[in-house]
Amino acid sequence: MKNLYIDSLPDYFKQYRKSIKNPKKFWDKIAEEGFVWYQRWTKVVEFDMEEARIKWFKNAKLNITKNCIDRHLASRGDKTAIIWEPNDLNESPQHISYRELHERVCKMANVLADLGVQKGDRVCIYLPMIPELAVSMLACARMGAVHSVIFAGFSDSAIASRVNDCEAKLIICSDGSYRGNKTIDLKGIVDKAVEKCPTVEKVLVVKRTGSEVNMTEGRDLWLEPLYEKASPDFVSKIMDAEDPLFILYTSGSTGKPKGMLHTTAGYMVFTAYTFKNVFNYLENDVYWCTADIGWITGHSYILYGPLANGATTVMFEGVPSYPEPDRFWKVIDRHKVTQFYTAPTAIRALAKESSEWVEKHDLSSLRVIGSVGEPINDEAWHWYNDHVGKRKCPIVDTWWQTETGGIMISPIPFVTPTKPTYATLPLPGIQPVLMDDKRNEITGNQVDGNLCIRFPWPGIARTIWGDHRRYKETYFTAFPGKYFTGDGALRDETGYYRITGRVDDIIIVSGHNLGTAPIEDSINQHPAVAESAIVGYPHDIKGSALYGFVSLKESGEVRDRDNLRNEINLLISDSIGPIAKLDKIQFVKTLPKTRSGKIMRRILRKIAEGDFSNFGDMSTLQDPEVVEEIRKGKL
Ligand code: 6R9
Repeated sequence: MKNLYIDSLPDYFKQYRKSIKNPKKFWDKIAEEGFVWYQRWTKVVEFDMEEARIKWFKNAKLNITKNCIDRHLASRGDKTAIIWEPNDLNESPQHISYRELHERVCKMANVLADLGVQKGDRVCIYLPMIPELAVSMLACARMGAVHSVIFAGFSDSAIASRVNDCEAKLIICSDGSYRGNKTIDLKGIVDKAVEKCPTVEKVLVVKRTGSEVNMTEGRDLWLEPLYEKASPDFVSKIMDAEDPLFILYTSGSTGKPKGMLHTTAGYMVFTAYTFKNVFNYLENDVYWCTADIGWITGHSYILYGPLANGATTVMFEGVPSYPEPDRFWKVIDRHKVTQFYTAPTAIRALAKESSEWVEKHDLSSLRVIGSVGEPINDEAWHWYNDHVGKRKCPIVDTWWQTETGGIMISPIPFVTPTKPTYATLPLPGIQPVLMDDKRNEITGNQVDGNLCIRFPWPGIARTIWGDHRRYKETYFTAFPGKYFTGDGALRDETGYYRITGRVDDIIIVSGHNLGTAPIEDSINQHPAVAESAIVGYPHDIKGSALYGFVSLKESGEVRDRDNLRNEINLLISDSIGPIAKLDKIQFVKTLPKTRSGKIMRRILRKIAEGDFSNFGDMSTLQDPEVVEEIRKGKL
């Protein structure tokens, strides 16, 4: 199998070198060839890294939905754009063609326009993974409104803080949502949120569960009757390259969430280019990213990237364990999925189950499998490779962030030899650099440091909504002239990158820098261990000592916990050295995670330190009860 766009490792290096030597020429060509524009740009890029001001494709005019929908109508009108897989196996999937998507988006845009939404207005979308979520986002983009999707699992106060920050005048939600065997009362949550949101004029409600909801006269409207009578034509607005496309909130290490602002042309070019190359996309593929559209991964790689390429993208409403732990494998078989993109946390959860769940399904349609969201540990990588990819599908371990808009470091399938736990090499146009704490660039290989990016790329977020100063301070001040990712990375002897985790996850024990990820990796190799998280806590002699929170596999009968503690420390000792041994190991049922599956180390750190006074913002936590349980079990 070849990759059509970059066809060999020497070709990658050739393209890479060219892209770095002349990034303007590189992106100019990509933008020129792959898209439709109302008006060409007068300048490819203009930037000031000190002031954090970045513009791509200056003065170009376009509409992203013309690129994602209209231009495919002539050649692929009947091709499926979206396959919607409902939560319940008994409900039929929907196959939405490009033509039908066009009609749905136009109708929705007309509904929004009738409600008074205008170009530049912010619209918050609080919907489950149903087609109307994709349709609403595209409708906003078509009319020039700025969408801000709020993951439909956030609490009313989390919604209110986001809605108020971007001063949205409309919220689109549904009556309820299905997740596994649960039905969630979304409208009730929105009602509570809106009490705290003075800018909201209207709430547009999509019917999904048919559950009883309260409709406030003059404020709340059902979508259905408005949609039925809306016209199926809507001329897309002519947008400037730098007009805002969407705001997406991401949590900061301190303070309120940051509303990352992405603009139109650069984001479109970057997500389309990276999608095609990283997933080796071919015309008849069926691509599936299991993320929720409420996160950046869903924005870029369920919606915009795939649709800009005229691809068929799967949208899944449910959860991996419902009705049984083989749902993912069933869906791959059912729709003959060719590319599968998921997160390490899901892989680890499914690896905990008997492998018969995977083996009983035909996964032979798969060609490329991907990982995103956190470092993938060695054990999970191998399980994914052996059981899902059957050692035939390259794993693309894609490193990127909400702020980067799209994938930055990743293998190119069939081109870059993969290496477990390594995101490998930067994509063309991306210039990673490692910096030491004294702000010097670390050159050469077999080194590690703070991961920064030297030159802007089209997908970079342009600002934090309403707070450019915070944007500049968070990303452009620590290492002047460069974008600071907040992650640490190492570069191995061949120049491959491995993301070692957030820089604040580094723990210094007796003067030695220890990354939490490699320690967790070695713990996770123990057959009884499901997952682990390491944090530091103050220690008289060592400065910091290591505290491990470890969850065990259900199947793993553990008779002697002290014995298990010793075995874990032996493993660490073997793979890293005695310095990395844990002083304390607490066995827990599950680890506290954010709704996107990231372990909340901040909270574990507090527990390890014995400081239960203030856990800070817990609004992104999946299950707050887990925290209480761990606190009670503290050693
Ligand atoms: C896309 C997304 C960004 C942070 C990022 C890093 C971690 C993401 C990773 C990874 C190691 C990977 N991260 N992908 N770490 N390997 N392949 O997840 O965006 O939610 O903003 O998170 O996630 O720490 O800085 P976001």
